[in-house]
Amino acid sequence: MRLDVVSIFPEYLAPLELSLIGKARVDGLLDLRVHDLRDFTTDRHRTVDDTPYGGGAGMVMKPEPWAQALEPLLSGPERPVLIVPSPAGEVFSQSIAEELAAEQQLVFACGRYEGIDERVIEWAAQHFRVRPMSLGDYVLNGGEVAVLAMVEAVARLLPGVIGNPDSLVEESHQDGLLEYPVYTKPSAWRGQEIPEVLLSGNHAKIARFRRDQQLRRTAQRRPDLLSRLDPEKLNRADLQVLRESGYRIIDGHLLSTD
Ligand code: JEK
Repeated sequence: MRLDVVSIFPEYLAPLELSLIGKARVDGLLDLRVHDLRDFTTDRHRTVDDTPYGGGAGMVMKPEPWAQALEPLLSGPERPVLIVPSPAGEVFSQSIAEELAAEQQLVFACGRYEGIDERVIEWAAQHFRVRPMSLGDYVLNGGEVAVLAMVEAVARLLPGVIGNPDSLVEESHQDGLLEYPVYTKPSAWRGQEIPEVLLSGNHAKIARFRRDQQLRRTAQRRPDLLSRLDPEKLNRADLQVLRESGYRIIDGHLLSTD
C-alpha cells in the first residue's frame, strides 16, 4: 500500500518508523512517504498561512501550497483517497479503517492553525475521493496525531504487518462488545488473585466468564454500544448478566431500566 502524508511538521510522523509499521516499511509492505508542505511554497519565508476572510481568531492555511503538494501524488492508476483530518470530519472507526485498508493509495493532508482554506477541499474533490475525518469529539492542534492513529489502525490490517494474524481473526469475531480483561503471571500479585475460573481448564466456563465480563463492561462503560446490539444474538446467560447490569428486552429492544 502507498501512503503519502503532507504536513508542515514532517518530524511529527517519525513514530511511523518504529515497531510494526516501521518493520512493514522495511519489509516493503508499506510505501510510506512524508512530505513537507513548505517545500511547495515559492516565497522567501516559505509562508503556509494567512489571516481569515471574515475575521476571527487565528490563521488559515493558504490554498496554493496544498495544490502544489497534492498534484504530484496523482500519478497512480486510479483516484486516490484523500483523508483530511478535521474536527468537523466523519468520526473514524474500525469499519472505516477496514475500508481504507482495501485501497491502493491513501493521501493524508495534515492541517494546522484553524485549518485549510475550504477551496482546497473543493478542488481536491475533482482529483481525489476526499474523506474529511475526525479522530473524535475533542480538539487537537493539527492533523498529525490523527494521522498517526489512522495509519496505525489501517496498516495493522494489511497482510503480513501483524506477526500473529490470530489476533486479527479474533478481532473480526468481535461482536460490538468491549473486550474481556486479560491476566498473566504471577497468579497472585500485590494481594490480588486472578479469577479462579481461568485456572480451571474448563474452556466452556472460561468462555462464559469472558462473555459475562464483556457484557458487564459494555453496559457500564459503553451503553451506546449495547443499544446497537442485535437482541437475537443474545442467549439466556447473556440476558441474565445484562439484567444484573440494568438492561431488559422490551418488545425486541434492549433497553436500560435505570
Ligand atoms: C485537523 C487544525 C486545529 C483547532 C477551531 C472551533 C470547535 C475547533 C482547528 N479529532 C480532532 N480534533 N481536532 C482535530 C484536528 C484539529 C486541527 C486540524 C484536525 C487542523 N486543527 C484546530 C481549533 C479549531 N474549532 C469549533 C472545534 C480548528 C481532529 C482530527 N482529526
